[in-house]
Amino acid sequence: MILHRIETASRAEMEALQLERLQQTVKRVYEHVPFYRQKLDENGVKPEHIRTLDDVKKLPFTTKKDLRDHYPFGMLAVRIQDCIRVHASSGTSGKPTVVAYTKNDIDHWADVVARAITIAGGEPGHIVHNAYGYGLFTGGLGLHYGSERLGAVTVPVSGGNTDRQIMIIEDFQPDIICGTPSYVLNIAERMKELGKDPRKTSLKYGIFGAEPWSEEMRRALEEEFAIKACDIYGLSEVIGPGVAMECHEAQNGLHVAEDHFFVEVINPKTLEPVEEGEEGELVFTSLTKEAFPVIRYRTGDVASITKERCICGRTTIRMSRIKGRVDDMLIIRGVNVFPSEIEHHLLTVPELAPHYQLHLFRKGTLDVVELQVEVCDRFYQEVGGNLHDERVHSLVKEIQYLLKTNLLVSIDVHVHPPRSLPRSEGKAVRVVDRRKEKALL
Ligand code: DLL
Repeated sequence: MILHRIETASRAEMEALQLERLQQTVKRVYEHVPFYRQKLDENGVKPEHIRTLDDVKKLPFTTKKDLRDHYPFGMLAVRIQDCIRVHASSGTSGKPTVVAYTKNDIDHWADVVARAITIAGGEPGHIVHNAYGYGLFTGGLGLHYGSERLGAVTVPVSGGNTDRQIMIIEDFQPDIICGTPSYVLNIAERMKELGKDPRKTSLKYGIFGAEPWSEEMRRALEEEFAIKACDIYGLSEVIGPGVAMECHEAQNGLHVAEDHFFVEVINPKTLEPVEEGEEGELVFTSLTKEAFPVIRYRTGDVASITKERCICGRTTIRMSRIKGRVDDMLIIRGVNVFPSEIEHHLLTVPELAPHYQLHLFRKGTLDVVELQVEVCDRFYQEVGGNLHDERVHSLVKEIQYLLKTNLLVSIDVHVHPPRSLPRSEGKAVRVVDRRKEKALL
């Protein structure tokens, strides 16, 4: 196991480093980003007022809307000509959010991702099959540079063309696969369709993220491929993948790269910090970025953090798996539910396959949620491909009861044959919001 010295620093040492870097970052944005200068002036805050890490609370939050309002390059602390790369995350509506990197930023990012791959079990010389999409999305190139920095053999497959992915996995004998959990599960499914056994590949580790996934999904991936699957987190606005990474030893929370990113968790309504261990919205401040520093960026992602020591020996703060996005939370007849909580329960039902979608409709003034889920091959054969079979009715009732007793929500459940729901090559679409379409009766 490779432990980077900074990952085992004492809290005092880490916090001293963070404070120094925070002060530099605030000075930088005050001097070079008119948006931040104005915000700080409005609050009567000058860079020299940041004397302790707690003073971060004096700083304004940054939201996605702020980035959109300054599209494409208005938030940069350098001239765009001083950057060597841009990435963008596709918004659900309108223009994407654009981010830019100087040479030093790309360098730091590669370090952070190299560390992340190590945390997940990677070593120099390992072969890394990178199935994250290459392009404006940060997944492909983010993992690519990190893998090269580690000294791993980097296979830039990108997403899609599943049959070719399978051929490359068989021929190149990779140790590690990187991709969205939903897509990598699709690779396993396709292998089985082709009569191949995903457990027989050379793969040992999986680095999965870019979308919410549950413990049950981890179990499914680990069983399908006989690998250890670890969670990687990140977002373009903060840098891309590598902001936090789960260790393969504990598989219990993601180690935040605290020397580069300062993490807070707030109550999204009051904007006040929550207690350690309590869930809330993750907020990040970049500590080393040159081109696009962000101050207290509100991620919209819900998680908790802990400072408890990890069995892997790292002392860095760990965040929990992302439960969902603040804006993805469904309010079903007054009850708050995240799609990932539904996934958590669905995947405990052996008759189901881990492929589902939630469709939201409006019925009068009420929101209605329909769950579309596939049955597994075995069960489908057992009922002779007849989804009107009595056993299917019982299954639907069982799922409804499971969700009702555990999540207190009533959801219409529709089961489908294996491989009938849409598959993704990148981030899976789990929620289809049709509430704006013509209301049902
Ligand atoms: O998804 C960066 C990334 C690439 C992370 C590859 C991990 C692996 P964006 O496209 O900007 O960047 O989307 C960021 O995706 O705010 C979360 O809502 C979600 N997300 C990312 N990682 C995870 C994860 C990349 N491990 C948004 N679990 C974030 C749950 C995740 N959600």
